[in-house]
Amino acid sequence: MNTKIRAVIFDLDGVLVFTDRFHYQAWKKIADELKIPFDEQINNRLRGVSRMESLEIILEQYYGTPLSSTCKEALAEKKNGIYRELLTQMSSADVSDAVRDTLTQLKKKNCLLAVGSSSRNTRFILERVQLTDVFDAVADGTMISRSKPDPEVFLKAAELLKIAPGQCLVVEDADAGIEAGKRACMRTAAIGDAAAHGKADYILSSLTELLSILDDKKR
Ligand code: B16
Ligand code: MG
Repeated sequence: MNTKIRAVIFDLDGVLVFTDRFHYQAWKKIADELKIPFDEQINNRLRGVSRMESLEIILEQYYGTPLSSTCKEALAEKKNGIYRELLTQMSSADVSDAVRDTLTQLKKKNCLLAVGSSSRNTRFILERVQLTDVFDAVADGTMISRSKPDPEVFLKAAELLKIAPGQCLVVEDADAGIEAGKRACMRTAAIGDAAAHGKADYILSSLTELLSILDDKKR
């Protein structure tokens, strides 16, 4: 029988907030400058993947003069500057009612809440949308050396919550994140892009469905 779920670890981009459109716009500018094709399909491959690994994916279709690591770091830095400028548009209005209500209801059920994101901008984003105080723990890209599908960020979140991985449920929009949750020996719930691939334990069409998963006595 499965252990009771006592904590939910949320991915940030694509689950709690939709910063993926800003990632797209910022990477598109960099790709256009390098004359590299970039579309939604390539953007989907960047979900949950670190900034430098994202750049390497984009550069798969770059056939110009080889780029030094200094140059690649400058490109990633430039993308981040564009991205952070776009993030300044965000406010608490960018968190949907479904997200806020679900977090409130989960707290009422004494469920521990954490964020597990590859993003090094996690704290900045949580502040912008006024979600910082909601979470018992935040594990992000500044705390890990291996990004999803490696389980490091979710194991870090469980460690911060002082809870066993088997008592955690990961909510993810990326296949890489579902894989990371599974490797962390946690249960997984997919929403958005990852929901189409059926690799998770639960498929969500809305975050509110988490409430019935936690209520399900048979889980
Ligand atoms: P940053 P998540 C991930 O966040 C994004 O999905 C991914 O597209 C991005 O490259 C990564 O964060 C790093 O973000 O450049 O802000 O450090 O989905 O794990 O919350
Ligand atoms: Mg995501």
